[in-house]
Amino acid sequence: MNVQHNTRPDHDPGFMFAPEAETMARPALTALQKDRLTWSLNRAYDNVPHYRRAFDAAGVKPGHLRSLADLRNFPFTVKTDLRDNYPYDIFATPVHELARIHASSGTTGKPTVVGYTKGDLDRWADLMARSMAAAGARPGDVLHNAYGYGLFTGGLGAHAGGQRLGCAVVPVSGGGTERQVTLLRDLGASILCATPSYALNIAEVAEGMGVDIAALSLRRGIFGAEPWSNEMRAELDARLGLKSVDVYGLSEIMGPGVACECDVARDGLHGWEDHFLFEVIDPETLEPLPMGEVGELVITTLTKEAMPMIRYRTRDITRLTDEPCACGRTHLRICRVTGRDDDMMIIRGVNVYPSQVESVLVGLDGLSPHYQIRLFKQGSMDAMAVDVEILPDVPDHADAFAAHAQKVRHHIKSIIGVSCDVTVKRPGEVPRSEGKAVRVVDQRKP
Ligand code: DLL
Repeated sequence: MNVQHNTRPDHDPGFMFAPEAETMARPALTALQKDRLTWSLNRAYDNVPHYRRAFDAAGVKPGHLRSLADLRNFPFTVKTDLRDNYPYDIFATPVHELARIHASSGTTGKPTVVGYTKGDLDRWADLMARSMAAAGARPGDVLHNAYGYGLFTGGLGAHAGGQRLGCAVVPVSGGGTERQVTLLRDLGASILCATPSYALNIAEVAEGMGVDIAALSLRRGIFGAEPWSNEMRAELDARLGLKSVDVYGLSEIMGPGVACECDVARDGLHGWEDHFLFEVIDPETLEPLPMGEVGELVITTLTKEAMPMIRYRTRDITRLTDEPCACGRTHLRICRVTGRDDDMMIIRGVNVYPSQVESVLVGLDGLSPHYQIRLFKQGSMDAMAVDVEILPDVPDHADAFAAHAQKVRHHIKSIIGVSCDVTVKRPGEVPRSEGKAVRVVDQRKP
């Protein structure tokens, strides 16, 4: 087959999709945020009964906002506010003015429904294009989009962003992994969009098919939608032969593209401050924390028409930094999201996030990067078990398995500080992901 692959070298390293906005000086950015915040608060108060009630109960009105700091007087919005106003009552736009509706799958009870006007979709495409350009995608790239299409915002969000940037988007969606490998090889994609766990699955399937995926034309991986560690990044970079970049977002705020790393620093995700206001709060006291302190990320939308979100509590744990970035973008950075506060496990008094376990496991000799955590009861206490998987070249021998289990137990105890059970599985026995990986299986309930 005579396919001309896209083997263009990294070009125009300083390229930005929206340079004026991305490099705005702080005073101009603050003034813009203040104007847009006033607009957003008014839109919420005038059009959404939930916000009118909540603002009135807190004794605040949009007109009270004198500076950005006054936002702290406004009430938070939480996920149950969306559920309680199911499906449309949290919208500031009549249904006939909506252009798109997405929803979370909702494992229990009602799904979370989110809506967009035509203008919202347009701004989303712009912000995702901006994110992808920061990640190193360029007009003319072939972009293989393995985020799931459908009610999940990943597929269509990355699709619109890629098109807006000027890429040729291959809308593969998740699943059918052998076919994904064939397409990556034959179509010569330079950009891979997927969850990090699915990207790992693709790498593994390629190896099984005898395809040297690292030798293909992939340059960048734009990975997100779930927590992942720097250890996993190193693994993905090596196995896929690309530079992987972290992208963040959530449906309630927009979808993917709320924040994205630049490929210059790969050290924190630029949060697009001309469209969102970022705060970090102490999840116990609900007080805003100073720049740099770890807490719960709270986001306010500044330009959303259909569904303005005022001080939305994401439950995501991170910290912000306003240190200047080598790429020249002035927007603050959200450090890697280590997990959600509802993912935090308390094992014998120690707080543990699945991503910490991942950091310990990935890269250990003889083990594959696939793992799963099981939570169970030991008396009245929560206990943790970790399933890890041996590499195919390790002898299938009880002594070898026991030695690996002992090594993992020791590392987890010495680095994270908790004791846990470890089960070593054979190659392929830990479930593979086609989207967001299930990292924790809760076996605490009978
Ligand atoms: O996951 C949107 C998205 C799609 C982001 C594709 C990036 C790429 P939801 O399904 O609403 O939206 O889930 C949002 O996923 O609150 C975080 O807990 C988690 N999450 C998203 N991105 C990251 C990331 C999409 N880069 C929830 N790192 C968020 C860690 C992430 N967690």
